[in-house]
Amino acid sequence: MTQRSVVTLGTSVLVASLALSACGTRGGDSGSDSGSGSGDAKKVAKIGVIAPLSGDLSALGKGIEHSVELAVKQANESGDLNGWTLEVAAKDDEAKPDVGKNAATALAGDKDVIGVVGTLNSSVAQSVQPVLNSAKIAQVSPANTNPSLTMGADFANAPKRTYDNYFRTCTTDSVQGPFAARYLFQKAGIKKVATIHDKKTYGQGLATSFSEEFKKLGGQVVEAQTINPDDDKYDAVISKIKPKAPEAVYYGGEYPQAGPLSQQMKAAGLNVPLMGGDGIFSGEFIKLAGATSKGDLATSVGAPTEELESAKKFVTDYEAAKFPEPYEAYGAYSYDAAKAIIEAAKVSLKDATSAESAREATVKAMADVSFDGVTGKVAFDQYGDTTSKVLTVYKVEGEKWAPVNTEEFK
Ligand code: ABU
Repeated sequence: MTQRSVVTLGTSVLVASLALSACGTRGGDSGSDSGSGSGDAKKVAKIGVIAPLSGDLSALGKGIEHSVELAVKQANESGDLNGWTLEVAAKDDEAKPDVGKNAATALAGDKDVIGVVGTLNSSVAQSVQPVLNSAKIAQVSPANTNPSLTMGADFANAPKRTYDNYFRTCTTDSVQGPFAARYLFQKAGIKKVATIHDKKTYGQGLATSFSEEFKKLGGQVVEAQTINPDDDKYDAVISKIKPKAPEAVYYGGEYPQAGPLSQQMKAAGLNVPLMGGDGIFSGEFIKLAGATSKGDLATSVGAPTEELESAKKFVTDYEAAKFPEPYEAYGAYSYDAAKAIIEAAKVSLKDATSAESAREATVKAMADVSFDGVTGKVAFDQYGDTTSKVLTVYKVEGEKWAPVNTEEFK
């Protein structure tokens, strides 16, 4: 069984023991507790998680949450935290910016929180960033790929770091869009595409960066359409695209819409591959799209976790922990995001009297974090972006995502 097969396992005794142990996780929406910092015999600091733990995108969100739980459990077991114990405080953002903002506010108000892993959605990050920045809490996203989050709105012409507390372990859509364009044009020989996006921060940005590169290469974008994320019938858009005879459809958005879109495209006789970014790279996409998704394509950040020597222990440990959901697309990146905060906290908490007093020092220490992680070398550049630019193209084959091309983007 692979992680991509999205098999739901029953909640196990081991998961229960993780929840009760030093891991400190107290269910899917914990983290409002406080009061265990300065003065208590047990020195506790918390790593928050903000991710969609319910709703359409929870397959990805739960993988993020559990991977942070694993990193925190192992850090506690290492005895390497200068007498501190770490706990996980997980908040459900429901993939909604306003809910994410409330989650960030709650974590900022918990004086034990020193860092946050999240969010999944770039649109949610936009509302979380200012809250955590005001509270001087380090934020590390394993999944946000919109470039403006680190380099500002004019990232292409005048990049300027906007939040000094924000970092990410995944690469950005400035790389992911062109990487997909080059694959389609140069490797798959596709010269005519249509694009669709969901008007959200991530989807629109990704479709734009894809189109710019595809045209630069000499390709043609024969139609550019949008959908509403709340829609589930796409016949109007498909009927505008089909007469233009694209050889592929590039979709900027996430799997809850991409799956049905692929299915409806094929049912309407538009029998060309749908390609998307990491937002569609989930077993849930294949379930939603059905049998006709064979040949559809997705890019995702990094090399395939299952093939990385550096990820073997993570994969084994994650499976041994018997979490009820798989680690999915961002598990390894979430583990490394948590580990980055833990490495910074080893410095900032060393002589601290409370977790709250160590927040600013944790942010400062993040800039110097550098270690060999599950996903490879983990370090951040002057914008807070990962220094890694490796991506993989996956194709739906035999009801699974199969890696077809992994490369470092240059
Ligand atoms: N990176 C894919 C999905 C998350 C986002 O909105 O960036």
